Amino acid sequence: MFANRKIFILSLCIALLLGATLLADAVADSGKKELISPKGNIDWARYYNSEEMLKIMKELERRYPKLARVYVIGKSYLGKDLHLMEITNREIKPALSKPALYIDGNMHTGEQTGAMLTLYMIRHLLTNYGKDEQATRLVDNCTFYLRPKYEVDAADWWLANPGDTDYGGSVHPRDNDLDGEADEDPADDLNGDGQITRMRIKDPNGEWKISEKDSRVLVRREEHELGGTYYRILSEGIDNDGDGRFNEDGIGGINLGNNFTWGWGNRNAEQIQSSPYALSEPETQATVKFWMAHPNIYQAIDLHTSGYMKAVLYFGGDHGKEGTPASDLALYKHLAAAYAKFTHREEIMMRMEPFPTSIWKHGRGDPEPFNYYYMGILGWCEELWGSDYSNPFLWKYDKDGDKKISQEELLGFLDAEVGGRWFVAWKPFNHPQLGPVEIGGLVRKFTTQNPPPKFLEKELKLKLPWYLYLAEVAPQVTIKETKVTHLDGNAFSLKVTVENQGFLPTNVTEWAIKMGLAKPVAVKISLKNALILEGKEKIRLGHIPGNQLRGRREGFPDNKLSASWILKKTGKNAEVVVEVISEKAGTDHKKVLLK
Ligand SMILES: [Ca+2]
Ligand SMILES: [Ca+2]
Ligand SMILES: [Ca+2]
Ligand SMILES: [Ca+2]
Ligand SMILES: [Zn+2]
Repeated sequence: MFANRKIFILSLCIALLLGATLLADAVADSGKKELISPKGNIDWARYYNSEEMLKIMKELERRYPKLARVYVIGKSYLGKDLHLMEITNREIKPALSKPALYIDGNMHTGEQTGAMLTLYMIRHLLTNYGKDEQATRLVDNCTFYLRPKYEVDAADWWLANPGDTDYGGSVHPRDNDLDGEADEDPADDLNGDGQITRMRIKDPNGEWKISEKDSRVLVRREEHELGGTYYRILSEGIDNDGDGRFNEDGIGGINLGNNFTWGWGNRNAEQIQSSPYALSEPETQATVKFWMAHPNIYQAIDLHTSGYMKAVLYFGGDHGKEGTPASDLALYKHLAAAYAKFTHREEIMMRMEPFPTSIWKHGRGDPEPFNYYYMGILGWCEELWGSDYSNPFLWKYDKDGDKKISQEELLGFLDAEVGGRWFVAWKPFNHPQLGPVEIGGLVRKFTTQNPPPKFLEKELKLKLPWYLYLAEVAPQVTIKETKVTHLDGNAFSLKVTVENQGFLPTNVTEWAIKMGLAKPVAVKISLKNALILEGKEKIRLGHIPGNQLRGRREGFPDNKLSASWILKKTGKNAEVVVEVISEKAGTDHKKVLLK
């Protein structure tokens, strides 16, 4: 696998000897025995691997047995269990009888902030149940399918090793440079500091020079510039296969975020990151199987990192090219506007046209269009964090006020907030192939890709409210009224009125109706000592609008529908059990006496 084995082994030894010092406080257990305190506190200033996450989830399951369940939904490429936590108050209704929000994190190897936000939500809902009004109501009325670690093999490897997988993909080997060999030239931690940074090499033809504002930073050389000291930049490593390129085919490289079926293209062109075929990977298969087995899911979210201008929030529909109905687009925009408000990104939203960003063409094999176009539900992806002006935590470090964050300004943030950590000072290194170079630069993992560990909780706190809001908008059917009228003798009429008290319609999207993906709301009656004279045992009411349009439009459609029967009492204590069933808006039932 490694052409230059000796050097690789040498660098590996150095790495082991010096210890992965830089990684240490990003991942290490801070000496405490328990990962979660008796009061439910978790150290949010570090990132957790799948084993630790499972320990925390199992402990929460033990503490909240009526609300939480952890189960396995499949296996990873290397055969590890894929876990999901279900949260709902099962004493009220079973999980499948409530509208469900599905969230996963860490679909891409290094995008660990998503896993942490999912865990943050798990802890928030469980430890605040019975204390916080919103958390209690949501856990009573909704089901949460929360899956911090979508991918485990590469995500765990990423936390324990200096490098990254190709395209943030799984560890499943992939020949990313199409030279006939897979994973033959990964990055190498040459200076043994536990990170892959960069190498700068003095070169009169180099495109880079040292910044006048901050000597740690390299900036582009002007086209007309001559006579200075210039550099070439390469990522840290050696050309293991001697093809003249550095680190061009690293570990794995099957992007699980492109392994779904939407808009699938040629395996070596459009799908270069996701071959060999749609749904080829066990993680993707497990996900689709889970979604199909849980038709109560009305909204699905993948948490990624990291955002940049024009790409902080993606949705699984389109802005008018692929047939997304206007009402669905308006709905997406409404929820995205709430996102902008919750995350202080209204101004960013104004600068993005259109917002949110659609995934329909360039999102080949993405899950969000799968959610929308194949499942008829709302699909989202947020790119958490970010190292440019889209990230509100960096605004105060925009020293020249140009609404852009330069490398110097990003370092200003690191200096002020985390004592300058996650920048490796440039130091000379004698490279076996290139001769004298310097190794240093930003530790991408905990600066541009994820928040520095010390800063992580601020990002989690900022982002949680919108996800709780997405649970607030769930469609919710209830039996609003049952009216029994005595006609004559033993005959009664029964009228049942069903209301959707939620914001979303029971069909969730207009697309779901258009494609026959939405099941109509039904009312079923079961009788004791009575029989039906007129009407069917099960009546399909159709789709019930939510209150999303209320107050904004004249002639707003009513969010109630009714069904009627004529019944005959055949004995004493005649009763009717009325049951309302909606796939995505939950169920409700009520007992009615005929008298
Ligand atoms: Ca290759
Ligand atoms: Ca590869
Ligand atoms: Ca290094
Ligand atoms: Ca190479
Ligand atoms: Zn991603």
